[in-house]
Amino acid sequence: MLEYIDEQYQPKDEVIAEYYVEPNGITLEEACEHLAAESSIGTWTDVSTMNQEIATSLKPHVYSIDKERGIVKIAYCTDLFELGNVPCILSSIAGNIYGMKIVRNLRLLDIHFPKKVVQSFPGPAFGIEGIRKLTRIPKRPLVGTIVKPKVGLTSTQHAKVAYDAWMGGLDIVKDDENLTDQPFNRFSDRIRETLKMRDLAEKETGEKKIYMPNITAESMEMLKRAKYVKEYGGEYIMVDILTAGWAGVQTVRQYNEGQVIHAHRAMHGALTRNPKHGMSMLTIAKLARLVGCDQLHVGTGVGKMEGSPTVVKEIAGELEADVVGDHHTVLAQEWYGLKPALAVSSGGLHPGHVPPLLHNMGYDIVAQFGGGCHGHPDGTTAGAKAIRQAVDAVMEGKSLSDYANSHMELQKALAKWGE
Ligand code: CAP
Ligand code: MG
Repeated sequence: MLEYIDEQYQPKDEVIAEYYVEPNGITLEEACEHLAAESSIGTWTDVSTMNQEIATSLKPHVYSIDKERGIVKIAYCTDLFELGNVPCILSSIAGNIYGMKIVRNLRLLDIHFPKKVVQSFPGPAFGIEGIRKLTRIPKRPLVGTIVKPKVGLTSTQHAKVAYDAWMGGLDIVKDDENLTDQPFNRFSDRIRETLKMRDLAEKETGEKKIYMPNITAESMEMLKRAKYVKEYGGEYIMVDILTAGWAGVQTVRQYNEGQVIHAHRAMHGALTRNPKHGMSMLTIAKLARLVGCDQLHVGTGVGKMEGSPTVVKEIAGELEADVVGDHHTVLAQEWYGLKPALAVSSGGLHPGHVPPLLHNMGYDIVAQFGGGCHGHPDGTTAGAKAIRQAVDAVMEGKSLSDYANSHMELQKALAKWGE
């Protein structure tokens, strides 16, 4: 077998993968040898077809092994990967190795991408600046809702709920991740009717209103749906990036005709939830920015979904910064001019969560409230008003309870869900 461990090795402009490794019946060093081989040029035994040229030019180097924490870093030269191809990168460094008997647990904590790889991807077409320009909201966090029930409403009912939410002051209405083109709510009808209501809400409020339709489907169908949305004046599309798959998302970005891409992360928990196995949400977020998602769900830190405020903030930082420094288990990363994407906090949020949410995440976020809007005792419009009031209170430096004295909708929301 080739030897991959070289702790004196200084990585150059290479892809670096950082893993948590729990070996199964062998030493950590032995596990590292197998992982490096299987994720690049090797297999379980020596093969007669290997030659010195391959070994010299393509062999990765395990250059850092933290035995106490079980954290290892492997440097891979860029020629091991096809540029601009996420499936290729993942099939290598996050592929077969998960299934090997020699590891009990294996987690990809982060990937560092060198300039050549970063610049082989398009990144977001709009980014934070583009979104702020489009929405005409220079500073305030964007606020939105998800039409609820998740599925079941007809297209006409859906459009009416959206209208009510916009009229209450929300900027954004989005489809839920499992609503696509069902018999009770056809995609084409929903788009036409909801965008018509958006136009009406814009006319009546004088504010810019956004609809994010879920176009998730087979790749060519997604392109058709994006085109249809565009024909009816929709500036946004939403994709369930993990269930659709990276190739599908890359296709959508490649043929994007000037629409903002909102990325929902449904199913990420299957990969990210076990802290010892799978891959980190940070890794998924990096890939999402590379392939060109403008907005991505990152968690809330305070709502119904798993994820501490610190980790959620760290993920948002990776989406939004130009340069990320080496810290904790996060690797240094320069984004070489790729636009920053906007973090989305969603899942179990209600107006009472707004102060801790904004305190942790800052104002460059989309905050989405599904149940926390339509569950308001007085309905969707009142729920939307309560959300806007909570954001206004924070931006004016007032406590929610003070603000609620003169804002009935917020008062009723706090009475139902607390502060
Ligand atoms: C929010 C949501 C989102 C979750 C997913 C839902 O609704 O639409 O899908 O936020 O979680 O259906 O749960 P609620 P995450 O506001 O009613 O919870 O953003 O963490 O991926
Ligand atoms: Mg949802």
